[in-house]
Amino acid sequence: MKVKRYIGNDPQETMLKIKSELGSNAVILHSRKIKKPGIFGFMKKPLIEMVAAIEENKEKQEKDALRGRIGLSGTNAVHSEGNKIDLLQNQVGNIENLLNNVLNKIGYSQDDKEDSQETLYKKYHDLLVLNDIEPELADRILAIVRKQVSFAEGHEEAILKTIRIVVREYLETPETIGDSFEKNKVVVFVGPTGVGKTTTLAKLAAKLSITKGKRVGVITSDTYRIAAVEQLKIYSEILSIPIRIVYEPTEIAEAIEAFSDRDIILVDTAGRNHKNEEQLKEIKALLENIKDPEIFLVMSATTGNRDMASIVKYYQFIQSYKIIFTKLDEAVTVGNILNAKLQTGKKLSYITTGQSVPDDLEIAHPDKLANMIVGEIHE
Ligand SMILES: Nc1nc2c(ncn2[C@@H]2O[C@H](COP(=O)(O)OP(=O)(O)O)[C@@H](O)[C@H]2O)c(=O)[nH]1
Ligand SMILES: [Mg+2]
Repeated sequence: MKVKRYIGNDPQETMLKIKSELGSNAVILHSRKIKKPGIFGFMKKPLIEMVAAIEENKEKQEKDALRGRIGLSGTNAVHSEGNKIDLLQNQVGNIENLLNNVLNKIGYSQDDKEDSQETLYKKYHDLLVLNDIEPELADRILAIVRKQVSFAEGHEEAILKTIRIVVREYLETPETIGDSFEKNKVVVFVGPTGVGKTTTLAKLAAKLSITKGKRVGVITSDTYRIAAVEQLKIYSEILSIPIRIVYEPTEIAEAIEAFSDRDIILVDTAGRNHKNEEQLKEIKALLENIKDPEIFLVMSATTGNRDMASIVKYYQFIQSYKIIFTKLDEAVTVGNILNAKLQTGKKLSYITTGQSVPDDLEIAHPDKLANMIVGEIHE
């Protein structure tokens, strides 16, 4: 008697290995589910181990029969077509019986594969939601993943990889200020108080003037706090960039005019209480007084989804803007970036990752963000 151990991803695969080596008369002595080795082994689907045996002479008979079926040699090779079909039917019947016995024995029903995939999809849905992605959006992502990942390759790696691709596609290619623009380009930063508008403006001013050699001018309309003006004045002095202060929305056109020698003019605004209607009128008036402004909505990645939704709603009067996300260094989860991206339909541009001017500023690359969103699933 020959006894051998076989391992496969599921009972069908293990049985196939046994059948191809020992033939359909093999007897299953023992079967069990085993865990894959490695760090993530505990997260993976168990493997199926089977110990099979066959009488040596039965093995020989099987091999002869097999040879006969493929017309190799021996007396079996002259089977008539009818005999061949009978033989085949018998064998299929044997295998079916054998397989059902084994499956029943180890409690692994035909639906188990689908069930284990369902468990995986549920797990990733929950983890996306845990990472602050809105449940409906997690549903949408996984619906696409289901269509992309075929049943045969429905294992964990394929699902995870596809989730990452879908998230990356949703995040889209970022749009930044870029290098090629007309002289006198005006860029305005809007957003709630304390998210990092002034700091981000200083980072960009430094990059544009030092790295790209542009002539930069800075205007601030944030005159509510003396400290706010002082903060920007200090940055301007360090960077040797001229600064102008506007006290009324109507003064902005004049300030821009005075900067006609500048390649780019960065406009800082006061932090807005996004629930205040008066302040809304003021920011509208300011923007109306600027010809073709490029607007950046600055939001913090530490903002929860409900607050974020209300901020986005507040600024929906602006037709065209790009999004900057700040404080990624402080955010525990970053799924809200994807929510905001899809809620607004606007392009992402930059992310900031700390207080350091100008270093902690990056382009919002979708690969990196998708890894931050999906990568956290591993932890
Ligand atoms: N941790 C962290 N802090 C930041 C970041 N960007 C800005 N800040 C800090 O957030 C605070 C408010 O920034 P500020 O630029 O004055 O915000 P504004 O009111 O929107 O103009 C300051 O203490 C900044 O140093 C960032 O990316 N990460
Ligand atoms: Mg400010």
